[in-house]
Amino acid sequence: MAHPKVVVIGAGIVGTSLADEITSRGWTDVTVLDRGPLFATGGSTSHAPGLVFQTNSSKTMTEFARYTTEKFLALDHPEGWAFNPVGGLEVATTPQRWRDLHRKAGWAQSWGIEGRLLEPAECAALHPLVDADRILGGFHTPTDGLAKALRAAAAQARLATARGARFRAHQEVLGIVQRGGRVAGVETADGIIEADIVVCAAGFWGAELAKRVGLVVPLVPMAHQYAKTGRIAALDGRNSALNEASLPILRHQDQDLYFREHRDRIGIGYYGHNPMPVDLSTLATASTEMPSMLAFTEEDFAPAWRESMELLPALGDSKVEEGFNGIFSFTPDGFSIMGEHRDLEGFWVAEAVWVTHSAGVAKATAEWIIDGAPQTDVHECDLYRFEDVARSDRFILETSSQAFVEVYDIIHPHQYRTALRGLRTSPFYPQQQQLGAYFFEGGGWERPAWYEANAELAQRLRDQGVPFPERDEWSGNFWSPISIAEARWTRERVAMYDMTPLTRYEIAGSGALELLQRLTTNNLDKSVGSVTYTLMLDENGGVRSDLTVARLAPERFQVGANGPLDFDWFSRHLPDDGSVTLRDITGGTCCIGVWGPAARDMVQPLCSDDLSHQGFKYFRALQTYLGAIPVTMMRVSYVGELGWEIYTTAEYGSALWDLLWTAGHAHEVIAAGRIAFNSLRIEKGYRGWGTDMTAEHLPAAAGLDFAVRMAKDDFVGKKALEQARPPAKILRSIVFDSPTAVVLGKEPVYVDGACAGYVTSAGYSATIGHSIAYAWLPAATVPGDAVEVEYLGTRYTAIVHTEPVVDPDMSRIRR
Ligand code: FAD
Ligand code: THG
Repeated sequence: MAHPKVVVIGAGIVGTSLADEITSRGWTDVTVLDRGPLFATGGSTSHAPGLVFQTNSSKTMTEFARYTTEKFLALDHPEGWAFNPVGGLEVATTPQRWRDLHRKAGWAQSWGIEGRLLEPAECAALHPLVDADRILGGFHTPTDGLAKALRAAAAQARLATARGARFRAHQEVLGIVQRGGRVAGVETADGIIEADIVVCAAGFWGAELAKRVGLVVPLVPMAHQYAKTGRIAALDGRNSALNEASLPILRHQDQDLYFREHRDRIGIGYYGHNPMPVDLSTLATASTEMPSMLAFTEEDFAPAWRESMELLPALGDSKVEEGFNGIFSFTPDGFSIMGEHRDLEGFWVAEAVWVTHSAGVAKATAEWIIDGAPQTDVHECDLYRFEDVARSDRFILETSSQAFVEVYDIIHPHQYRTALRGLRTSPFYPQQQQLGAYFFEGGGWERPAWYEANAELAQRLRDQGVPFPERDEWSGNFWSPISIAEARWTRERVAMYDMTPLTRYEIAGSGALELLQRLTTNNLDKSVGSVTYTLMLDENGGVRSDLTVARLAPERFQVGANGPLDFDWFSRHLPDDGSVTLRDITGGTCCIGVWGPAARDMVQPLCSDDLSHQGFKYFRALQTYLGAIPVTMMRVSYVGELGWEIYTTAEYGSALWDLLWTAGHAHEVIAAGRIAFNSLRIEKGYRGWGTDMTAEHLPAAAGLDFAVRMAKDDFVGKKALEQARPPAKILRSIVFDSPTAVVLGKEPVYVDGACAGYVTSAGYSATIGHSIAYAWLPAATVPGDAVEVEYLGTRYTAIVHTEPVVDPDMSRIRR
């Protein structure tokens, strides 16, 4: 059988790597087109200094980087190395950075990158140009190094060519040819080149190109300064023309700087200047020029040079000899952009990719195209991860500019952007503000993290002897002890949670049930009024999402989902015959979770329907009225308490809040925020998709087998589950021994002294008075096992706990 014809747009590091990855999987009819010459095309790759620091807060990006280094190390090029593993050194000149390097060392452990924290003298021994007196310490990773991007591109292209791929220079793609909702080829000045699959790997030009097929690729071409010094006496004779460099690549993030050797010169990269977004229409178009290289703006570099001499005094006898402002892509969240156009089958993008991650992104994209799903979890990079609000030019520009400014900043996991806030608010926003809500941002939504109004309650509980352990400075950021009071009060009395930002869809029509049955693992063919917890899997059996599905009418379902990627997945699987409609009803509706032992006493008087345990059973839905307000109630609780999610349309939202608030007065109801919510769901054993489990995990490994009905007719992922081997790692609940231990997520976990896994999410359990967390651990670990978790260099002991930690017999919920 003939394989599909593939056209790749762009012969930069991404396009060449893609050609190699695709052809190595047997699809050999690949044509790579570039507007420039090969392989110094004039794109970003042409002059990338090629520093590869692998360790990143994202496991996915770190894995992409590791794959890239391993692949490049094995490439052959007549002129020499494509990867030189000189190692990576990041130094700290402030206590905050030194602390952050401990956090980074933790990520390296968690994701399996070798690395060690070093004293200043050890740093200077590794990199003698560094002034040891200027630094507090460093983090060294021996497998980091330099990529020779153009050699890596050429070498991968050669491998692909040997399998049949074609590379064509000076072939600008002028348009994309479509036929019946499918891509059919690309248009160049020489005519049309037919294709079944087109992958846009056009670097910072990609957004413009994708726009022509109605696709928003949220990236901003941004200039970034790179300069080279003259000869440095201290490097004299150190490197040959062949090896070019032998000292570790160096990062001085406190001053937005990075360094590498160019034989006896030092190259300096700088992110400290103001963001310089680039208007593509101003760039050189002649193919003899380097469109991605702009003139060096010396004045912007002045602070960089000063700070470079501070850290590396040996630079003092030299000067900046050459420099340029080079262009590459920035995105709103710093992640790459991968995936297939939803409305133009066969049109793929692999955009905003650093050299560092290039081969990893190419591998995952090739798997995705050929096998239907990548082996690596790519949800952080998915083209469709953005909410509608994040697709506007304004949003893309502002957030990508902030991403540039923050590229080397220390970012707290709960630090949210300050620009463009307040875009999405629930109808209860004024009430929340009045209660002193501190807002986190998520998907454009303002979400209360805690309410200052509960400070009094916290004091009351403190006076009663409830412990409120102190937090260290780092974990105490974007946090309040009030959250402990809110969590505790939810278990003791009753609380109202704003669940509006929880994405929800209406799936309706004669084909709705069949679609849901095919896309999810649990049986949904139940009575009207049923609510079902179910999973969506990909072709590999990996968990794409977990959902609640309420059957509100025979042919109408309300789906509680995890975000835009679920909408995307449903959209792609809608039948062509119009028998199913899919509607995002999130913004048009709102939801209050009323949970706690007093929930029924509080809500029943507002309702003429029977809300008793028998009258309105667990995991059932009811369309009724509270007072005069039409509501849909679901007896579901992510926090694991008696109560309901109460939905209404947006216009009733404010009145619903006030009604419940007034009714709750006698029951001492409080409003409670995300931090309490999160800790309660961890106690109760409920997973958070995207953090605790992703498409990388099979249901069994994630402890979600109970939601899979293998006896059901075929569903996406079923075949893979049938063939699955027992998992090597499983998601476990751990409880810390010390009542004051705190972790935030992604920390390495040690079993018998060796790193054996990592924390996913964590919270302080107000119920048991200890921090608790989920962690991926070897399948052999069992409840009762002792583990250690390293947080910023401190090891805390913890015990693997049976699940759930709170209310294992469900007596709190089912009553
Ligand atoms: P490109 O290399 O730009 O390739 C895209 C190709 O598409 C180009 O060749 C272009 O000619 C072609 N093209 C565009 N439009 C069309 C069209 N319509 N038809 C045909 N062809 C088209 N990354 C690191 O990992 N480490 C670093 O140390 C590093 N330092 C950097 C320093 C500087 C100064 C700069 C500018 C970037 C740096 N980067 C670094 C980033 C890195 O260079 C880029 O992210 C990476 O090279 C992008 O690769 P690409 O293949 O996506 O894009
Ligand atoms: N509410 C609604 N939809 C949602 C969530 C929600 N969709 C996305 C996400 N949250 C899904 N996560 C969960 C996780 C656990 C439960 C509900 C949603 C839950 N599980 C019970 C259990 O595991 O014991 C019940 C399982 C069962 O009976 O099958 O309640 O918060 N609307």
